Amino acid sequence: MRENDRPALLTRRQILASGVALAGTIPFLPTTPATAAPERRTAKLRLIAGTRTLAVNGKPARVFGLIGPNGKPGIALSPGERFHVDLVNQAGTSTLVHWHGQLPPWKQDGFPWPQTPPLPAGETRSYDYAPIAGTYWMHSHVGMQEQSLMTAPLIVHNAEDTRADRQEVVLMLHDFSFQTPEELLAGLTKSNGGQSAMPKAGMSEMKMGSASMGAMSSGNMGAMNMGFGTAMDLNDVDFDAFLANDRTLADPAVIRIEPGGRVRLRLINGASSTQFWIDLGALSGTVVAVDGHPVRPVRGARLPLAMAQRLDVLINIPGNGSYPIVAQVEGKGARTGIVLAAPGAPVSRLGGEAGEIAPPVDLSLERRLAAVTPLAPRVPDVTHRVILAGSMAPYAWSMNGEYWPNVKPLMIAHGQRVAIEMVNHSMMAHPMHLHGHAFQVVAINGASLAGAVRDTVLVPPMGSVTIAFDADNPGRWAFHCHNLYHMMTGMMTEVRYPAII
Ligand SMILES: [Cu+2]
Repeated sequence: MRENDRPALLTRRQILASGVALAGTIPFLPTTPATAAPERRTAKLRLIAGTRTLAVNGKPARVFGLIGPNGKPGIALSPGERFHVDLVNQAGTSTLVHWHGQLPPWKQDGFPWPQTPPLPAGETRSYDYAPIAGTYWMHSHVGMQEQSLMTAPLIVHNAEDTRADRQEVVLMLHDFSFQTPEELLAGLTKSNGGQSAMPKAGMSEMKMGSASMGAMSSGNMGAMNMGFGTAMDLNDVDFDAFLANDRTLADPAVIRIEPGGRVRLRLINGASSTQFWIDLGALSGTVVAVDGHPVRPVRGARLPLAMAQRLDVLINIPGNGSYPIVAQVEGKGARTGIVLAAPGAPVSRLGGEAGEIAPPVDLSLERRLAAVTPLAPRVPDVTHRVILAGSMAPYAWSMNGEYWPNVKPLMIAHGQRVAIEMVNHSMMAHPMHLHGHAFQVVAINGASLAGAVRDTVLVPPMGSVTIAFDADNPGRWAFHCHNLYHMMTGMMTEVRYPAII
């Protein structure tokens, strides 16, 4: 078992303990005090889009990777450091990387618009913008490369991180299949085209008679009864493995932590089509940020994490033991995770299957969240209503009846306060992501709240969520479901507005 295998972000504590000189060698470490100028120029970093081989379930798996300047996946920036990056395409195919949740000018967003086409193999493209601090991630927005792990953490430290003296642990989740993404998509859409409904490939659904999950059994994978005779669909794809920092629970990453120490756990759901319940086990945590944006502290040990979302959780390590951090797939027993362990502590093994099936990921945490820095009070200038619809058979998903790329842009105007009410007419939850903006969750199922500021929110089956944001970053912005297979079969549109000259 290899320790701290990846994504290895050395902590300030570790560096201080090691006595290693800091200057220049490890770009994400703060080398200046908290008062660093926000626009401080730093050396350009190299991010290599390439390929690598993982061992999954004892078999080699060729996947993509995004390798940063320290040879590890992803990038971590110091307080005040610009996102000044050369994306070097060594992947052998064209690609383009989206800096999920960041707020760059639209032509640096990494979405393949006609004006910003994919980067051909062998070429390099430069990026330079002022990042916002927090737990972010990056992923290809070309085809289905994201499913093949063209994904990595993007951590932007702030001055408070520098002062906090907490060990940082990044836990990035993935879903993995030995089939190609194209094969997985073909399996989902094979019943389309006027054929009679086929059994849904790899589809898992389940029945639930009530809110009690104890009533369910794994052999009863039908539709999840929502109490009024309808069914809820989960887990379109039947994956071969679920990865935490590229490893399964059979051979997890073990991260050594200080007994009695303090940890900032940065959770990233980089899975293409899977939602998880995070289980801190014997530990309890305090959620302090979602999608990189601070929230008022919320305590919890079991936390839902929709696709593309992030959670920052503060954990105080109680003793010198071994503490698994587990992520269990909604609607399944399958789980993955990492182990936090004190030096010398024996690492107990967990099986890859939990004894019970996890319930669907829901808005129980979302309802409790409140942004530390909410939007300024203002009545929306415009409210758009977007209907989310689709089904498993035929397998197709839409926004306002339109299927990407055949969509009319949702036009707004620079300077507006915009509200978008997303109404889900389907039996599946949709993690909706708007590029280039941080929005506030302002209503759930019609009930107002002053919720979290974030970039991805789950809209539950037959439910609605309203978001609000200020139109302060003009351009062309993708707005889509972050379930890759929903996006690939239509569930994406464009939010567009020109700059005021
Ligand atoms: Cu969706």
